[in-house]
Amino acid sequence: MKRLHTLRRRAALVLLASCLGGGAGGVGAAPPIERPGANPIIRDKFTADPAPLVSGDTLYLYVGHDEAQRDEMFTMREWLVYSTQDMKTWRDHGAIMNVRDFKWAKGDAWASQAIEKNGKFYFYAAVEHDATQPGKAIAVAVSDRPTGPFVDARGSALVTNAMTPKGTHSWEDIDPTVFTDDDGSSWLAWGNRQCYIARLKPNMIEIDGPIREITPPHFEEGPWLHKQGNTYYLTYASLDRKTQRDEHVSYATAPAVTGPWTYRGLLTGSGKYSFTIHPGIARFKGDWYLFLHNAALAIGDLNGAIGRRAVTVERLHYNADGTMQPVVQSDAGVSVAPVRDVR
Ligand code: FUB
Repeated sequence: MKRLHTLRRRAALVLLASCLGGGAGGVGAAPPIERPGANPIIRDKFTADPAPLVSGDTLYLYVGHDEAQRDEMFTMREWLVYSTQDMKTWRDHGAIMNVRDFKWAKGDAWASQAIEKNGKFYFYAAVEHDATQPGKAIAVAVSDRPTGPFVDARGSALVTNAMTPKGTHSWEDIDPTVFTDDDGSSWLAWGNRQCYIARLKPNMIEIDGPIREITPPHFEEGPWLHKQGNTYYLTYASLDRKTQRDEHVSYATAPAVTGPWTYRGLLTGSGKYSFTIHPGIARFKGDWYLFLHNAALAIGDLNGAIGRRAVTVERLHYNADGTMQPVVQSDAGVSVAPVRDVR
C-alpha cells in the first residue's frame, strides 16, 4: 500500500513537471535567481547566441547549449528554448533540436534564430555540413509551436559554403538572422567576416533571387536585423583587429532592408571574459531589449570560457534621431528599473 502511494505521488510529480514545462521536452521552471532579472539570466547551464522571438504575450529565447569541457573550444550539440512573460522569470522548455536532427550535418549547433510566419515557426541555424558540402551551412527547421518539436524543413542545407564563393574561409556561412518586412517579404542575413543578405521565398525554406554582400565595417559575425519606426538596423559582433582583443557590438542603419547601410559605430563593448558576443534584439510589451552573452558564469568547478558562455539581457533605448543609445552591460540587467527612456 505504501509502495502504491509512493508510485502515485511520483506519477503526480512527473505530471506536474511536464505541465510546467509546457512544450515538447519541457523541463519546467528555470531555477529561481536571487534578484529576478539579474544577469546572467540562465544559471544552471552554459548558454550562448541568444535569439529572442515574441509570440503573443510570451518572449521565447533560443540559445545554443555550450557543453565544452576543460579547454575545449566549442562543444555545441543542441539548441534550447526558454520563455518568459515578465522578463524576470524564465521557463525552461529543454532542447528543441539536436544537430543530429539535420541528417546531412555533422555537428556544431551554432547560432540560430526563429521566426513566426503563416501560423508556423521557422528555425534557422548554423551547423557544420558533412563532407558532401564541406564547411559551415545554414539549416532551416519548422514547427507548429515555438517550443517544438522542430523538424528539418528541407532535408538539405538552405545555404552552403559553395553558394558564397567569394568567402575566404569555410565558416563564413554562419549565424542566420531572419526578418519579415512590412510588405510580408522575409529576409535572411548571415556571415562571418563577410555579411550576406538574401530574400526568402514565401515558403521560408528557399532563397529567392541573388545573395548580396552587405559587409559593414569591422563585421565579424552574429548579424541581427530589426526595424524600429522607419529605420532598419543591422546589429552585429564586430572586431577592430587593430585595437580590440575581443568582439564588441556595432550597428548600421538603412532606409530599407536592401540598404544602403550606414555604419553607426559601437552599441556595446565586449562581454565579460568572452571573446565572442552575440546580439539579439526584441520589443516586448512596449520595451526594447538587447540580449548578449558573456563568459562570467561558473557552474560547479567549470568556469566561464570561450565555449562556456552565459546569456544576458539589457534594456535598449533609441535617440530621437533613430540611433541606439550605447548599452552598458551590467550584473543588475533588468532586475532594476530603467534609468532613462527618451523614446
Ligand atoms: O556559438 C558558436 C559561434 O560563436 C556562433 O555561431 C558565433 O556567433 C559565436 O558566438
